Amino acid sequence: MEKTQKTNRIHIALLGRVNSGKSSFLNLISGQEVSITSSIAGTTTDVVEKAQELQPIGPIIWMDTAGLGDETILGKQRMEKSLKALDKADCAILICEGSHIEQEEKVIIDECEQHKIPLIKIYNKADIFAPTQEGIAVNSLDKSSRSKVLEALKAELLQKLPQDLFKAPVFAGDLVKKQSTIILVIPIDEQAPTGRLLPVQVQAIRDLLDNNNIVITVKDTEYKETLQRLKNKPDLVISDSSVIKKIEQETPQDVLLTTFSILSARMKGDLQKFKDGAKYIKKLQDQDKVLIAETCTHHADKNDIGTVKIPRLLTQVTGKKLNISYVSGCDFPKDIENYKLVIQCGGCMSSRKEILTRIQKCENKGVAITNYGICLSELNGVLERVLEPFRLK
Ligand SMILES: Nc1nc2c(ncn2[C@@H]2O[C@H](COP(=O)(O)OP(=O)(O)OP(=O)(O)O)[C@@H](O)[C@H]2O)c(=O)[nH]1
Ligand code: SF4
Ligand SMILES: [Mg+2]
Repeated sequence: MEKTQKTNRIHIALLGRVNSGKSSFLNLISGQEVSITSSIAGTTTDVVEKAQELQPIGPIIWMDTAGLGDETILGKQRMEKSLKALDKADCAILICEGSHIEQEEKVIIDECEQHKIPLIKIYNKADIFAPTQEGIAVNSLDKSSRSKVLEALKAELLQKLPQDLFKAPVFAGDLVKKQSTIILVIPIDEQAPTGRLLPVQVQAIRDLLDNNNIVITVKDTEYKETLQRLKNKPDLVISDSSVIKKIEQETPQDVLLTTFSILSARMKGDLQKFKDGAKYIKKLQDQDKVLIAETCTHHADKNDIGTVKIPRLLTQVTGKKLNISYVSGCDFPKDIENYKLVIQCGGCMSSRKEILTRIQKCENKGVAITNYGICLSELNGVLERVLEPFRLK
């Protein structure tokens, strides 16, 4: 079950008014006491995540949330956090008390529509309230009903979840034929974690091996020598973005070249939209607001990509006095229209949905959005080259 990275799982948010039985429902379908339940309104105060393998759908992350309609001082903040779960969610389940659809339920239905997320209605407490026509009627306290409820839920999920979620994610294996030779360039510098590779690098190796390729992993310092030792040219080179300028100069023109960041931008976002967004870099003017958005909070060192490298290169290449600001974690400004360009991090700790939601928010407000890897390649003048392996407009 732990084989799939958490961020590649299908995220399903459980939402509803306080006390409607969200946590009881999660406990029923997971077959475990994952969330605390009680008759006191506002028992769940934060998002609780639970992983489950749900065949034939696949690996799921259930997100139990705090209920809407909590009258306490923190109630409004909790409601905002619960609705924010929709940024990550591929699907939402509305847990209603019987068939009551009132103000709280309408807010959730409305938010799901705005997020373009499919919604499944569960009419809970069916032992107290009369069953309804539409949706699934459940008594979450009846543990013997688990498999019946799961069957009904899976049928709805299969019907409502976007079909592309069921496709196995391809990282790089589709770019070359089987048994091709691929060189991975991984600098081991002060940014590299001690004694291990980054998840994205491990993912690339595994995906290429799955496709019967010959994978050679080298540091940037040994790359040129490796090319000389090979009898035939490699079919593909995947480099770390931080050394792409040097690697691009050392790679023969007829060899396909890309970066780990570009491959993860494809997995985690929309390569075409990020490419279009990168075109805006050349249009930036003095005082334009640029947002650097990271989806996790990590300790930044003196060569940090988001806070140091990108701003420095951006200022050098554009020659403009830009107004650059940062956000990290789940924060994404509500007033995104005030920015001219958003530069999103690789999102290795985020789900694809989370990044797609950010792209959508920018698109709705006409704001250009790109990502770290694509921005760095553009700033280093190699973007066209590293996007060659993908057939983009
Ligand atoms: N009779 C009946 N009681 C239920 C059912 N589902 C939940 N309850 C009860 O309703 C109360 C609230 O359940 P929770 O699962 O904590 O509800 P919640 O929506 O997670 O509540 P908050 O976290 O406070 O928003 C508890 O006393 C449960 O035992 C059900 O299907 N039938
Ligand atoms: S790419 Fe984004 S999510 Fe991954 S470590 Fe960097 S800041 Fe965090
Ligand atoms: Mg709860």
